[in-house]
Amino acid sequence: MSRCLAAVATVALLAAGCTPSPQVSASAPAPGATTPSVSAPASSPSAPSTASPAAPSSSAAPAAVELKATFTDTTSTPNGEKVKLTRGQKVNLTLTNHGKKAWEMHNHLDDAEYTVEAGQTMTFTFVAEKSGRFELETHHPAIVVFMLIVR
Ligand SMILES: [Cu+2]
Repeated sequence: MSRCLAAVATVALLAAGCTPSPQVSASAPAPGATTPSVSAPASSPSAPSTASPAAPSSSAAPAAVELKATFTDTTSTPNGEKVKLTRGQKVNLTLTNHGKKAWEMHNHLDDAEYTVEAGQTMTFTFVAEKSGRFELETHHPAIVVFMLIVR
């Protein structure tokens, strides 16, 4: 008799402990995030039980920065331009390739590779999500087109 009551109490406790919080907010999608062929790494929180209010201040997002570069098979314009960014700032990077071969650019901020075929102009979008200095460079030939300085 008493054993049965204890079991019922345990079940009740477990049920109370497993009740999901109705306040769990889904991650808000970034507005207007249409990024061509560049996939952001999905960050999956592993422990949702301990609610960590680590929401960045997305309300006061700085305006997007427009960067433009042109390339031939041997030169880049600009070449080594320093760009100061605020953390969380969005960058629209427009690349025009006047060369005869594909232009591959490497973004050291998020390790993305951008490819622009000969004669094409393409725009890539990324967000400066971490602080530091990051190169936007071509490897063949080795040219640092932009040096991103994120604070
Ligand atoms: Cu690189």
